[in-house]
Amino acid sequence: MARAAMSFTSLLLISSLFLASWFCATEAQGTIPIENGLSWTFYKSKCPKVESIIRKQLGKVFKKDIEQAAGLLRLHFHDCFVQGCDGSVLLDGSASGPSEQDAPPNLTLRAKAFEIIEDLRRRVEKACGLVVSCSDILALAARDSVYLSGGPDYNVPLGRRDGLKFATQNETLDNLPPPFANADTILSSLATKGFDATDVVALSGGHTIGISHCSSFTDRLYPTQDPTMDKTFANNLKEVCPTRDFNNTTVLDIRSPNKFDNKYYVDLMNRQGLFTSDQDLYTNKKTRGIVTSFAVNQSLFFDKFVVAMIKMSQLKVLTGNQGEIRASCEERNSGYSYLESVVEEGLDALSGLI
Ligand code: HEM
Ligand SMILES: *[C@@H]1O[C@H](CO)[C@@H](O)[C@H](O)[C@H]1NC(C)=O
Ligand SMILES: *[C@@H]1O[C@H](CO)[C@@H](O)[C@H](O)[C@H]1NC(C)=O
Ligand SMILES: *[C@@H]1O[C@H](CO)[C@@H](O)[C@H](O)[C@H]1NC(C)=O
Ligand SMILES: *[C@@H]1O[C@H](CO)[C@@H](O)[C@H](O)[C@H]1NC(C)=O
Ligand SMILES: CC(=O)N[C@H]1CO[C@H](CO)[C@@H](O)[C@@H]1O
Repeated sequence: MARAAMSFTSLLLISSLFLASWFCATEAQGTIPIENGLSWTFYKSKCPKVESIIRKQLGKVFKKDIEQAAGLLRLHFHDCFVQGCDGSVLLDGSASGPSEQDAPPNLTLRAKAFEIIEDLRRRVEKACGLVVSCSDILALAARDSVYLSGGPDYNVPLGRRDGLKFATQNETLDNLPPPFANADTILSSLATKGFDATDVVALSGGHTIGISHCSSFTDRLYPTQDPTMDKTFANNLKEVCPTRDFNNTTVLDIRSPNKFDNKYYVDLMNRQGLFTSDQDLYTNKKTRGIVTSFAVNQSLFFDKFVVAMIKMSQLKVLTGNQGEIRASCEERNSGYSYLESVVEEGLDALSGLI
């Protein structure tokens, strides 16, 4: 009897511990709506190991080269902002015509990031068959990039399908704000995708890791120096980039370039943000208080970042019978030509006119 009572209490204890940890992991996520067709447990029966395969492999990749984490995080952001999280950014345009990859922002995506995604896809296919999409793999890889760089862990809703349509260069340019945009421009651009000011400041915190080329920020140095930039910081940047289009790179977060933490916001408060789009978040009254709150409270930043990332990872997703599961992340499965997608776009445009 005593033994039965004890095992019953320990059962209660264990199950309440289990419930508590479950609630913790999903606390922030519980308030975020999930798109129809996506689910937190999408591969539970079809590919239960998908998440552990990706995390384990990325752990090995980052041990050799932690900078690849930034490349993967940015790739997911570009995928989602242009035409939705449909893996379109992964399509190799050179094979069939101009694509998202040919637009100027692509020129600075890391080639290695594409290889890492395709390698992960092969490993997942080997374990489960052709059931996991490239866009899901990319969303999970971005999450693991954040986590393995020291950031928060979080669940990703899964079930995206890969798109058949190439994104055009213009679509890419229209959907990715440039680094010389000010906070008001970024706020209104991201508002069209459903992000509020807190989301915008949190997502910009992605710049706590990674690098930039001179051409993305030298407009703040030449011909006239941006007065909102710290003088010593500016002088150091001029050494890295003696001319506007000099081919060199520098880190986005000078305090901890490879660690996912809240130091990016401390940089902004010290006028050491690299892009106008970063620094102006501290100049603008609408976002200044949010920057400060993240600079003093890292867990607040992490919480808001997770909410915004889960939102971002669901932008215009394809689910169910839409799209496909690609057999190679760089190309669509056969049966759909570039010509067809152009004709389709033309018809779309026409039906809009009629
Ligand atoms: C809000 C508007 C944004 C602008 C204007 C912007 C702009 C840029 C630019 C110009 C670069 C450097 C490219 C180069 O010259 O090499 C960059 C890098 C990067 N961005 Fe953003 N970005 C934005 C939002 C985001 C978001 C939402 C994320 C992810 C959550 C992100 C993650 C990154 C990362 C990780 C890098 C470094 C990539 C690497 O090291 O390979 N960015 N961004
Ligand atoms: C893309 O934008 C440029 C400049 O706005 C324009 O000249 C060009 O016709 C556009 N191309 C397409 C395919 O819409
Ligand atoms: C490139 O930048 C590094 C610092 O990131 C700097 O030490 C180096 O001098 C720069 N390269 C050239 C050729 O100026
Ligand atoms: C910039 O320099 C890197 C090596 O540091 C090189 O791989 C790359 O091709 C160069 N890019 C351009 C546009 O010259
Ligand atoms: C930091 O933010 C968290 C929310 O993530 C909150 O629970 C905590 O009270 C905040 N800490 C301080 C010192 O304000
Ligand atoms: C079409 C094209 O040039 N795509 C390139 C986009 O950038 C990646 C990474 O640098 C290249 O691998 C692609 O070939």
